[in-house]
Amino acid sequence: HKPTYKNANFPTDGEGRTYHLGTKEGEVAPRILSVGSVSRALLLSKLLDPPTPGRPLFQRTSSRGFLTITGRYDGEPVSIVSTHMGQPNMDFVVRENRAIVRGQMAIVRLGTCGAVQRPAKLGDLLIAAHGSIAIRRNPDYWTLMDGRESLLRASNSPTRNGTANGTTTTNGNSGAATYGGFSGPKPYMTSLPVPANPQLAALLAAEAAQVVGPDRVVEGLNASADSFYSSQGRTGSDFDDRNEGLLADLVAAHPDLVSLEMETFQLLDLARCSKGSIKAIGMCVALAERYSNAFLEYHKLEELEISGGNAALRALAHVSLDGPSEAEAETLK
Ligand code: DUR
Repeated sequence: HKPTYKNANFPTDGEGRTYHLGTKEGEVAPRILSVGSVSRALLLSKLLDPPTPGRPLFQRTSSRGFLTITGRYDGEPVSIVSTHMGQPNMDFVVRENRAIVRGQMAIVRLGTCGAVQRPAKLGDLLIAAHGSIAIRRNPDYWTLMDGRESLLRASNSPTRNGTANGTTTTNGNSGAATYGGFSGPKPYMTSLPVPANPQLAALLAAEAAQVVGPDRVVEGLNASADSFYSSQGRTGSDFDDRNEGLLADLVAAHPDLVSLEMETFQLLDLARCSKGSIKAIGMCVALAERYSNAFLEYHKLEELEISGGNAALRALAHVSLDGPSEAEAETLK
C-alpha cells in the first residue's frame, strides 16, 4: 500500500517516516556511516557486532532505494546508510536523519574519489581533514557566451583574437574569464572551503593509519563536484565543456587539494549549518589517479572498503557526543 504524506514543508508519513529515507525515530543511531552504495552498506554491516536473537540488526530499504542498517560497533549503536551519489542525495541523508535522531550526531562518509595530486595515490585513504570546496558548472557562462559569439560574428570585430575560437583565459579561481576581448563568468565556480570537524578528523586519521599504515593515509582538502565528468575535469568531444584547464587551475589555487568526488561538501556544509548538532568528516578510497589516468582494479576495492569501514566505524563509535538535552528527552515521553 502507498503511504500518504503530510506537510509539504517536511513530508513524513502517518508513522513518522521521512520521505526519501523512509526511517523514523528509534530506527537510526546518532552515529552514522554514510556509504555510496547498497552493496557497500551490506558489506560493512558484517563488521558490526554480531547480532543476537534478542537484538537483531535493523534493516530497511526505502521506496527510493536508500538502505539503512542499524546495529552496534564496539557496543555503541551505529547506523550504516547507503547514500548513493551526489550532493542532493547527501542532502536527503543528512536532513532526514537529523529530523528523526535526538541529540548530537556524528556522520562519517566513506566513499570513493579521484586522487588529484601526489602524495595521494591509487588505493590510499584520503581524509578531508582540511574540509571541502564545491565545484559547480556555471550555465551562465554558456548563455552569455552564445550572446557574445553572435555579437562578435555580427561586428567581425578587429579586436577578435586567438581567444575567440572558444578557448578562454582564466584568471585565478574566482575571477572572470576573458573571451574575445569581453569578460564574463568562468565556466566553473569554486566555493570557499568549509571545515571538517577537527576531533572526528583526528580520530579517523589515527584509526585509518592504524588499519592501513600511515603511508596509505593522506589528509588534505577535498573538492565535491556537481558532475563526475565536466566539473571533475574529464574531457570528451560530445559536449562543449570548456574544462581542459580545470584540474590544473584547482591544484594551483589549492596546493593541499587531494580528493575529488561528489558528496563531502554537502555533508560538511550542512554540519557547519547544523547549529553545532552534527560532527562530520569525509574519507574516500582513491579509485582513480587523475594525474596518471590509472584506475583501481575492482577486485582490490573490497579490501579497501573493509579497511576504511573499520576505521570509520571505530572513529564513529569513539567520538564524544552530547546526548539529548532534557528538553529533547522530555518531548520523547
Ligand atoms: N568518485 C568520483 N570521481 C572519481 C572517483 C569516484 O566522483 O574520480 C565517486 C563520487 C561518486 C561516485 O559518488 O564515485 C561516482 O562514480
